[in-house]
Amino acid sequence: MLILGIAGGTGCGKTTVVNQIVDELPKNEVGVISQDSYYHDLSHLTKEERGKVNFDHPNSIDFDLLISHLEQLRKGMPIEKPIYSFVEETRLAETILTPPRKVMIVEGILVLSNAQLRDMFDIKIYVHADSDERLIRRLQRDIRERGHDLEKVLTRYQTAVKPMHQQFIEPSKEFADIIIPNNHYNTVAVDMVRTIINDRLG
Ligand code: UZR
Ligand code: MG
Repeated sequence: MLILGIAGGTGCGKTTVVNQIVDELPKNEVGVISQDSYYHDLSHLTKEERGKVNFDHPNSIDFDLLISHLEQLRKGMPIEKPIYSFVEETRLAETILTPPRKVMIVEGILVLSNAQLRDMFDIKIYVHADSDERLIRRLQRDIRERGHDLEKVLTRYQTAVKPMHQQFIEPSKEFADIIIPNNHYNTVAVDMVRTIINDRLG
């Protein structure tokens, strides 16, 4: 099994890069695990209390579960992947049965910030985009898809997203093997990653 870790700030284009990599590989050989699925279960809190949680701090992520799931997949066993609702801001009761694949991609803002998780990656990638580009994309997505309003997105950005980015995400760039610039459509870097994957898969 080949495990790729893909990090980068909110709105940097991680999902796009993941899709570009996945699209070129046979469907049954690649699986994607998103850090977002592993937010701690907050169903014991009220919706108002959940609104106060800092979802950009590493402590909001159940890294222990994510790491044990990766270990399970590496042993060839399927996992019960949690499902997180961004609208409800909590984990749902259902899970998704996720089988091991030859290539597993782990993506999320903080996946290179955790040493134990980072050590499990064969290839470490950081997607870079300027912070103004990221804020624009974040605004568009949260308003369109996550049911937030402008005020809420901007307040969160200033109080949690930006400071946590500076404290935990940006510094994790130094652990990357490859940094993909994503201020514009980028095919060369993704082609390189695909070549490395195909090479390692033999
Ligand atoms: P990406 N996030 C939410 O917006 N709502 C939640 O319920 C849980 C997380 C955000 C999180 C982080 N921070 O910035 C972002 N907040 O999802 C990470 N607030 O996801 O990498 O796709 O931007
Ligand atoms: Mg994402």
